[in-house]
Amino acid sequence: MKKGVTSLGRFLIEEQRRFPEATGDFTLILEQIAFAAKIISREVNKAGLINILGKAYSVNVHGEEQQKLDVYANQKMIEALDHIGKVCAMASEEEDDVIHVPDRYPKGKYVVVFDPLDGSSNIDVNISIGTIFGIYKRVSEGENGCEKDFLQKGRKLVGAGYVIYGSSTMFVYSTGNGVSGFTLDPSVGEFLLSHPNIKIPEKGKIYSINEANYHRWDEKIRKYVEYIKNLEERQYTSRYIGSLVADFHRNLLKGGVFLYPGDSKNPKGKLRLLYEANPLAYIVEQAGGLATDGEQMILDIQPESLHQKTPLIIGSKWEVETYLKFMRGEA
Ligand code: AHM
Ligand code: MG
Repeated sequence: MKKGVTSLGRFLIEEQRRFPEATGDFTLILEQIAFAAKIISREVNKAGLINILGKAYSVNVHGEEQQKLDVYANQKMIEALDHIGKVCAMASEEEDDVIHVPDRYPKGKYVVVFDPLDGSSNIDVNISIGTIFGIYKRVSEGENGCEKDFLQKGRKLVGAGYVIYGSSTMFVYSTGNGVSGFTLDPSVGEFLLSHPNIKIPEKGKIYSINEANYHRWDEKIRKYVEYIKNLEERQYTSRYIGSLVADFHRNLLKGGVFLYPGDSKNPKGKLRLLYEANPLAYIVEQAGGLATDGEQMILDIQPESLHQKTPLIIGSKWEVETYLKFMRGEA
């Protein structure tokens, strides 16, 4: 019998049933993130109207003036997760320190990291932006969670994903059993399964890098990019939005490589290990791709601080392996 549409809620319940020992804690966390994503999506979609409709439009239902969208998204993520009793602490690109669950709420065994609105410089020009998240089990003693819980290698992630606010809003996640993508149907307010079992092509045709930094790159990086451009067997095309989730999502579906390497100005690049690199590295590996900083796999990096940056080379297996060969001087 042909199955009808599968909502994210149904998909999560069916996934949970496959693990008899599952408590549903995890499912609830993902549902809450999807809930926050819908609210953020609604605000993102009306961002352009605020200028023409004026202040009245920028006052929310409580009569408060609208905040910047990234601050708003940060708050919505925290509010979606702080009261459910499944999370003990959070860490966000928008906050300097660990965010603790208020004392009035019960604490759970998970911690969540997120970049609530990545690529936010693109909001004003109506370009796709995203939310990135990762979930770990608490490893510290006690129930409140602390920095130690966030300084776990990406390999320890128990789930990760992202939301892209693009021509449609999509929710893409993995809990270690492949990658699934859902598209928001705004008419019913539900994410519906649209991209089951996403696999990144083993080789692609797209490379994505901010080439304005060319003169700051190491010679090896320049050589790699020149090599990719001049490959005879396959003609590459360059695509760079400057919005990580959007650049990553396109390359995940079509195949290719995204690079934000270190350079002479920013030796560790620009992207954050905890909030950006690790969750996307987890997704790409689940989809059959790879992610490296040029020396080791992103997921094997031992984090030392909450906001540390890392070079990020992520995408199809062939392109990332070839990059590593260039870095090792083997190509
Ligand atoms: P943000 O976290 O301040 O939004 O910055 C991160 C963004 C990424 O989405 C994107 O990949 C990168 O910055 C683009 O940087 P650049 O403009 O240097 O190419
Ligand atoms: Mg960011």
